[in-house]
Amino acid sequence: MGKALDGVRILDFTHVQSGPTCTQLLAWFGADVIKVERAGAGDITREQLRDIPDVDSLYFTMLNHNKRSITIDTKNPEGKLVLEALIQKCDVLVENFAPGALDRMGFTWERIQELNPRMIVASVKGFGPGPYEDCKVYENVAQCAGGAASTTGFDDGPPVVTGAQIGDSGTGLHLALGIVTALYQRTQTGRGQRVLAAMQDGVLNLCRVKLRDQQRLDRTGTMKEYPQYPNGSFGEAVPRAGNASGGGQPGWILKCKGWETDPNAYIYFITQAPVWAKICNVIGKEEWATDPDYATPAARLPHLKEIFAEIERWTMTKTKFEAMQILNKYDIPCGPILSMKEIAEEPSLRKTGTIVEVDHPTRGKYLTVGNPIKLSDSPTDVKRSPLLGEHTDEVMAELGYSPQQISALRTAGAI
Ligand code: CAO
Repeated sequence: MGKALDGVRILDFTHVQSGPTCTQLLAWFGADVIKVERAGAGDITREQLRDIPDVDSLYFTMLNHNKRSITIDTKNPEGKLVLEALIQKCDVLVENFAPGALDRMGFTWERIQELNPRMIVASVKGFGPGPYEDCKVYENVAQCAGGAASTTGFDDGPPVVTGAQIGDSGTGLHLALGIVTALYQRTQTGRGQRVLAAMQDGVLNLCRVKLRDQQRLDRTGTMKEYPQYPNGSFGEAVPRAGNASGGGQPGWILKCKGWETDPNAYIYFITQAPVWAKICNVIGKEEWATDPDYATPAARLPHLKEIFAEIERWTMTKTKFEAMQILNKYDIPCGPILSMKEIAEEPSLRKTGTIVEVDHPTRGKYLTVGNPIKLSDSPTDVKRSPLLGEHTDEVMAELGYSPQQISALRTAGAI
């Protein structure tokens, strides 16, 4: 079976996490992704957080599946010529260097256009145009500048960053969508274009509900589903909401059996209005279903702490999986707090290809997260990440270089 992006060639000039997540997705959809790295060093993540000496780290291998690796010194004049040949052959150049790095290398948008007017140039940057456009940015900086950190955590504590890599992997996803959209537009215009995904913008896009809440707060001075209501106080800005549900259905994280020793013996419990009577039955508080102080969502809001404390008395008598089973029978929305260990061992995730075991020549077997986007006509086959420069000769030959030219360029330090 063919793949959705068969025939699309990506010049992958990305490093660290944000850019590589984007090009990995495109590779999973069938694009030929040629990763350009510096000889001898490569993507810095090859050596970061290593768990086995001299072996590509999991950080690198888990972000660079299904790609080919070619080494080029793009500051060497002869190396530049190889990069030019690649620009002429590829459809998309993806990069996430610090602002200005590509220009300093001599590959401005204008120069790339001269070489290949059909080329799409896609960039991740920390910030869009404005006061911070020249700044280097990593994940947590984006989480802070995009509004996530100020709205995450508990009211009596400092801002908190989340483990979900919304700045890096989240922006990589945004960029991938921009690229396939630009490829689609090119089928009509014949022209390439620039695609920019700024990490601040990507995080803010994912924090859209908090900008909604800012405006609600400005207008009414309160938000009844926040834990600050009714006894706490609101300031000028959207406060940290702890584990309160972001939507209109109140929720909280509750202890389950074993919480004293297992840090993940918890369940997320949503007191969805349509199943309120069932919730009352399950926890043995049948009278709350008709009591005017508890019977309607509006009446319950001032009592949420007390309600969750009562539900928790029930969840603490069950493991999170027992609670899930019982609550699901009654269509009560809830979810266990799963540890990474539990996720890694979950058979259903292996079956769907969401967790994949990959074999690597120097590392051996390891687990990775497969393609989270499943296409029925373009199934994903996860292949191990390339060794540094593993495909240099192969790609150079495709560009028309002879074995003698390749070895001369290698001796000159250009590749
Ligand atoms: N041959 C020769 N030189 C190369 C090369 C190659 N194959 N590949 C990269 N280089 C050079 C670049 O040209 C640049 O040189 P100059 O500084 O002289 O112009 C240099 O390597 C380093 O690039 P960089 O500044 O991007 O790298 P850094 O490690 O200093 O910064 C990062 C890393 C991520 C902070 C920065 O790239 C950045 O802000 N990127 C945009 C935002 C982003 O994607 N952040 C998320 C990263 S994932 O957490």
